[in-house]
Amino acid sequence: MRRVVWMVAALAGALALAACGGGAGAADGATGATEGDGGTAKPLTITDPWIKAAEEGAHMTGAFGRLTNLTTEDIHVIGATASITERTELHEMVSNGAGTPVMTEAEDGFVIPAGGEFVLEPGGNHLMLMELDAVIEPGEFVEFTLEFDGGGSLTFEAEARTYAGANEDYEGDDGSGEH
Ligand SMILES: [Cu+2]
Repeated sequence: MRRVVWMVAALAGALALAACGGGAGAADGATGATEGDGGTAKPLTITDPWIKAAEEGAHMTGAFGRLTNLTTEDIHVIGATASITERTELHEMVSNGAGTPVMTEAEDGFVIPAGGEFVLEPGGNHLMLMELDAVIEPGEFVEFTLEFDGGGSLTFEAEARTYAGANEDYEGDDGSGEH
């Protein structure tokens, strides 16, 4: 008797697997039109990327936006490059000894939680363009690439905006030679 029960259970399992397979196949067919996007689907996206316009002699400026992790694993951003300078850093805000928030390089990079968001904004985490020689006019686009730990990257363009803020003090060498 016990043996019969086992066989029935095994048969039910096989049917469930078959149903699963069929379902997946049908889904593939239904989404065939967008399959091309599937191969290049980005694990990380950025919404509303922008960069603070920079005047002659600014030497530094910040870039911002909202990062969204579309995967089920944390994404660790360990570096950034920008098209208009050799040196771009991942910055965070920390408190200096006197309790004043200052920006500094995020030594461990940025971790975008699985399925979550990570905001880059003035006064918070941001991308910092250092040793900047170029003038960045409002409306101009600057290309960025974020590099992930273990490979992978996100490339995007940020539009320059006139912005009066984001003038946080910097704890470190800004490369301008003025300090
Ligand atoms: Cu900064």
